Amino acid sequence: MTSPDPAFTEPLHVGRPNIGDPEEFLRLVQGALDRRWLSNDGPLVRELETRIAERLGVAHCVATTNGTIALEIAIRALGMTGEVIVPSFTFVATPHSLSWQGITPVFADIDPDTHCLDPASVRRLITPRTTGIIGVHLWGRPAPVTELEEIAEEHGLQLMFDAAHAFGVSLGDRMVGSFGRAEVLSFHATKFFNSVEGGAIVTDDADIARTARLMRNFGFAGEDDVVYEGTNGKMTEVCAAMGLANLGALDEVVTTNRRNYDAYVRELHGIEGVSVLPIGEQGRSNYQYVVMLIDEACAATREEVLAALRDNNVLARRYFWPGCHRMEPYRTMFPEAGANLPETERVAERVIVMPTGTSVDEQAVAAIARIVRARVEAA
Ligand code: T4K
Repeated sequence: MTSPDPAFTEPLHVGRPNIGDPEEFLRLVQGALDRRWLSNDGPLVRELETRIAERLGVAHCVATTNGTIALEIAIRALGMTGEVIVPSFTFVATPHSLSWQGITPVFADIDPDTHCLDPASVRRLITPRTTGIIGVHLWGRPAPVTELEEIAEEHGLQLMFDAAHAFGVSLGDRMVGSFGRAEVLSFHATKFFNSVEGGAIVTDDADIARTARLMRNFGFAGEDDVVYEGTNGKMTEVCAAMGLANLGALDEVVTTNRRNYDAYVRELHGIEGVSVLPIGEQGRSNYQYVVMLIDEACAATREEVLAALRDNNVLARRYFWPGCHRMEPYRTMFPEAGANLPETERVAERVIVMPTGTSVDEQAVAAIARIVRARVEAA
């Protein structure tokens, strides 16, 4: 099905950065240059932390170099060791942030309706070595917070959340950010809100925030007083400038994402076996991921639809195929893990994540949907 004339002359990427106010960014960077203060807890980082904490209604925000190092620091600050239960259906940074520090990730299955952890699967995997659970708010849909809190309480486990997809999302009236003992955000360029590279640990727990702050800066409590085994997880002033410049435009980005999401739902409607994962009724969404599902009733396979999109310069992605348990080192460590993960394996075969954000408009969505429809009808 190679098309000689792609529908789009320029590639349409998933994860194209949203750039809020380039002039404000340059102004803030000029200020940092004038001050000659470029990193190490600078004024722009502090301002970004304050504004994020306010926005999420959470007591503490510790900005970091990226979301992965924020996960690593939070995991250490919570004292997780031994085994920690995580979903396999997530970006590989989630389990890597455990195994990178000698902790065994144990993969639990997901609820096929939400793509987030299935609490029953979590319960089955608890052993005497289990010290914690990391829920992932996948695609910005909140993980089953209440059930996971109950399990953690019952078994004396630490609970935190990978909220890399869930900045600006709420569960009822409560913003994601204050669930569990800590939550971790990613502000990577591909996220709907970005600081180029960046992330944060957010928490209401003052001790965790203090420890995370120390760990982020090599463990320095004073000029020459090291009180922890720390790392370098500091955010730079240039990244904080990007974050601040993007924060002002965030509501517009959500509006655009929502418009695109609605357009995908509308334009893909009626194609047999093709649907868009519903946003859910849980509260506010950031509409950052449009997840198209190709199920068994579809005449074309997921790979055929993906190939047709790519032939037309639509660089959609099959996140998070094939599941972390099928990536190294986990597939060698746990060759039988798939047997416990039937829903993960099924969902991973069905998903295509579609381009959205401020570089995509409704006309583009309509053209993308025509490609999908034509490929399915040709099958
Ligand atoms: N937990 C979860 C659940 C996550 O999803 C992530 C990150 C993390 C933790 C870790 O947070 P960070 O440490 O990254 O802050 C991308 C992102 O790099 C990654 O941040 C993100 N999740 C993941 C879902 O997507 P890749 O391997 O897909 O990146 P790549 O290079 O293939 O780029 C993705 C798309 O974005 C491509 O279509 C190209 C486009 N792109 C990318 C960049 C950087 C642009 O158009 N412009 C750009 O500047 O991981």
